[in-house]
Amino acid sequence: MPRIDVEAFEDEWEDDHSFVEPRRRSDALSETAKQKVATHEIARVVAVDRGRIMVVFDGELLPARFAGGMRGTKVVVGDEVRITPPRDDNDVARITELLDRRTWLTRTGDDAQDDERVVVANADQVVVVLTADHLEVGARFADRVLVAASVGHLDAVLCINKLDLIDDRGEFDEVAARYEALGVPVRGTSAVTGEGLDELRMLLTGVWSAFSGHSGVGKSSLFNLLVPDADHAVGEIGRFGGRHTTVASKAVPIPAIDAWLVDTPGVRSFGLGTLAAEHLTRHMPELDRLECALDDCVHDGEPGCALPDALAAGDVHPTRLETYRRLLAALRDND
Ligand SMILES: Nc1nc2c(ncn2[C@@H]2O[C@H](COP(=O)(O)OP(=O)(O)OP(=O)(O)O)[C@@H](O)[C@H]2O)c(=O)[nH]1
Ligand SMILES: [Mg+2]
Ligand SMILES: [Zn+2]
Repeated sequence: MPRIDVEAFEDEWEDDHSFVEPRRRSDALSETAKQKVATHEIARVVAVDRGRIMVVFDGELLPARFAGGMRGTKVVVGDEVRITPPRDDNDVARITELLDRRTWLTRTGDDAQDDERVVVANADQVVVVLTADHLEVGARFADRVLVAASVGHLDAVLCINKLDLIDDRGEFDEVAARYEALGVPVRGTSAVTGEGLDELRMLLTGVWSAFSGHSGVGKSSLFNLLVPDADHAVGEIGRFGGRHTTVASKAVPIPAIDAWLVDTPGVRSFGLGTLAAEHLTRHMPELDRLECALDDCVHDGEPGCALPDALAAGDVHPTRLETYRRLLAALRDND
């Protein structure tokens, strides 16, 4: 991971929209960086906001635009691109190539749509944020993101925030056990009391992570606590309050733990409309490992299906099964 000039980075982000004025930055490249740019080395997209692109290159933050032949290309936070240097002080870096994505987190508006958009590229893991006071709603959301993460080759962790709002931790423990059993680490946090932040931070160490969650679950609040001086706007309207405070994704480094964290706008739903129904089971590990009589069993009453026994043994959780059945029905409708 390249070293980051954090001070320059933080200065740049001080005003959220400073990157609309690229002139100031074009002379900011060091001599070594200029040489590297000249050889088309790889930069990484760290913000895209209404068509404006910021990349980090050799530890420096630069505004960038597509080179002539690249019009129509779309990049998202995390994308790796080759760039050419600004031609003069009034110019910005030009993106000449978008490299293949190693991982991708994609979603559609809902399960019936195929308006696929990439939430983040090349992240190592997604941190699904839900809240302790609406655990079942959050768990259903998480189930969908876990499927998308599996499709896009990302790891996933669950962060159950707003622990300060609950007295009884019984339900929290139950949900945590449900996902830990699937190999998904779960951490409980409170952005108000600071509980659990160190434990969450440990999961972020050394990798690129992206938050995903409903609006108002506290992604930006956690982001601000994890990223020194990030100062992201935090919404004052509560859950599903109609206002999405964070409007664009942004990646910021956390040098102390050699990590990058991507804050994303909250979403109302996480659609999986481009997933083929018959591929769903392979993205739900507890169903994927069932040994049924039929190779292409979808665990829907087929003879020799191992699901009933797995359910009785507690190897498949009823809520996860419900998610699966709903998703299967929705995705079949698309065929
Ligand atoms: N009680 C409590 N409130 C919290 C906690 N974390 C965040 N909040 C509050 O929840 C509200 C929404 O927080 P945000 O951080 O803006 O939520 P977000 O997930 O970034 O929302 P979007 O940007 O809309 O996706 C704010 O009023 C926060 O102060 C927490 O741990 N406990
Ligand atoms: Mg936010
Ligand atoms: Zn089966």
